[in-house]
Amino acid sequence: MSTVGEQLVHVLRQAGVARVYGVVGDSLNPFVDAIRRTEGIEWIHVRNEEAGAFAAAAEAHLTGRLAVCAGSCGPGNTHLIQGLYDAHRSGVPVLAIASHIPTEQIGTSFFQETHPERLFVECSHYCELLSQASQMPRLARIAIQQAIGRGGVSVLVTPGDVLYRSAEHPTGDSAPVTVKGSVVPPDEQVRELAERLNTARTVTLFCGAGVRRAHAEVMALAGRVHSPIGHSLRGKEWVQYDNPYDVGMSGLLGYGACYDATHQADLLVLLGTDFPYDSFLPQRRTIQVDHDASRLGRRTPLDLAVHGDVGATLRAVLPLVKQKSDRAFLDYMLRQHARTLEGVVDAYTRDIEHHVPIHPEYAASILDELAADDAVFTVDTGMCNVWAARYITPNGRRRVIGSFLHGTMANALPHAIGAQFAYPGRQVISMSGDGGLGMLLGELLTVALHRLPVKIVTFNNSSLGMVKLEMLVSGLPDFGTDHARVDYAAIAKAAGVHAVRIEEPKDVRAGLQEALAHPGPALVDLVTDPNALSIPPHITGTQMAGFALAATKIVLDGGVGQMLEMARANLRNIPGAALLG
Ligand SMILES: Cc1ncc(C[n+]2csc(CCOP(=O)(O)OP(=O)(O)O)c2C)c(N)n1
Repeated sequence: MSTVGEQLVHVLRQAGVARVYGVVGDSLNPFVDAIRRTEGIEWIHVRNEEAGAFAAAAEAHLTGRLAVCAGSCGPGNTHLIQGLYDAHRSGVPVLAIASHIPTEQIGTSFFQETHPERLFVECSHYCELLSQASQMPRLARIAIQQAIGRGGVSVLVTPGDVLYRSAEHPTGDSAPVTVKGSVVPPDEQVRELAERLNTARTVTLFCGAGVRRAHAEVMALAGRVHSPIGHSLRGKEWVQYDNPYDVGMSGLLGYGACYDATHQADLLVLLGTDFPYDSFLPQRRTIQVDHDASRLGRRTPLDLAVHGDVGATLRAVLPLVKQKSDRAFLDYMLRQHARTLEGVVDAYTRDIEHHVPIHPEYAASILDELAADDAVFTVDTGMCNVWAARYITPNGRRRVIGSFLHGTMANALPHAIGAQFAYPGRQVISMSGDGGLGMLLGELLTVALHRLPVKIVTFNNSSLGMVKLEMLVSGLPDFGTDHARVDYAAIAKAAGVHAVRIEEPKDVRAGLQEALAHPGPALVDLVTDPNALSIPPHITGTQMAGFALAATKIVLDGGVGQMLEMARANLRNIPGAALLG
């Protein structure tokens, strides 16, 4: 007769789970011991449960499949929270096994007692207590299906004594749904969408992560109505490549002509985006298409709300959309986009190969050049978001993930751990801030322990650079943002990770090249300029005043890497156009 803990592990195996990230401990021991005795599933020892949850989040994000993490009762549970918030807000299927104090002690203020069903409410779709053996295996299957079906976190609260009990029901088998069906919009919404696209004089498409797997359809629509295409940060990896209509990104990290294209079109169509910065949206003449009907209209009033997957919606509407003849608006925006990027590059790139401390944008552009065609980049919250958004060139095979919705620091390294476990043969690059790396520094030991060939590229500016920028923009003197210089290469070496510290721009290329080629884990400690700051293209007058007040050495706006090449190339599509540059 198996135990409840064994039964749980068995159900996870049946759902295709190959590993569980976590830290062992008391109430969790029967579960971890069952993993030890079960073929085909591994226990991945991390240094902090938070990192385990991030690793599971990254695995689920990249593969689309269920990933699992675990924490022991009390503090083991509370550590999980940051990573679970990240997974939940990103809508990726993660199951957390949150073990709990003995059932007979619940409600007595016992050692390490918390109330996990309350604790995880906000960062899960489903959080239930397994209080007796007879609930299994059904409860585990429901938790799994909730995570997959609703897209987000499920938490199964498992008191240690229940995990030790004998199973009361056979485990049996039940097929889980691992791939979700697509949402086809109602006919009347499709007809209305076509009608509005046909009657609008000018159209702009603004795309989020929901355009994944719909690249061809989005390009076909843009070609039909001659619309510029802008994107959010999360949409970039899915839509910016091979895109003759690209006008850049919107939002605080934005660049190019996206803002103007979205504001000047007669009709703006939001495709698979829940872009949160409503002040960057025109708030009028907008249609939104989303597979989740609850998101429709929550950022802007809508002329039309369409409930459907982007791909399914566009396939349905395209036969009804007439070819527009006038492409003046598109051409105008493409020119403006190229001009904007051109101006930025001129203002910015002078003498960058000689600038000490190393300019982070220079390092990011070299990294982009050297990284593999199918590399996975995990990006720390902070200025690394800006460097990735502006310098990492998507191609449909590369992936770029970060804590783009929860926005927590220290995500990149533990995300990279999950990414590397999910894809052992693929190049995984953690773009880490020194603040982020310092926050979950113990995970260097996880990388070393499992000999994960992760490449940790640290933008070490001895500063919480993003916050320094925020303070400058609001006219505050920067305070609490700078810290003493730390030699992360020395720390990494002591942890058993191959490492190199780079202080001169002339060494950036060779240093990155060598680290990327290293067969095991490697860290590149890039000593970068804390004053290389970037500002959004549409900051307000008050922000600008504050900025001017405080900033003495700020470079307005950032560089734009290979995007300029693409913008120039796209101009060649304009009939009879004079080329820029
Ligand atoms: C857990 C957490 N604490 C604080 C913040 C606020 N915050 C956002 S970015 C940032 C600075 C990040 O510094 P670093 O990792 O060194 O990167 P840099 O911006 O300097 O490149 C801070 C403190 C946050 N997002 N998450």
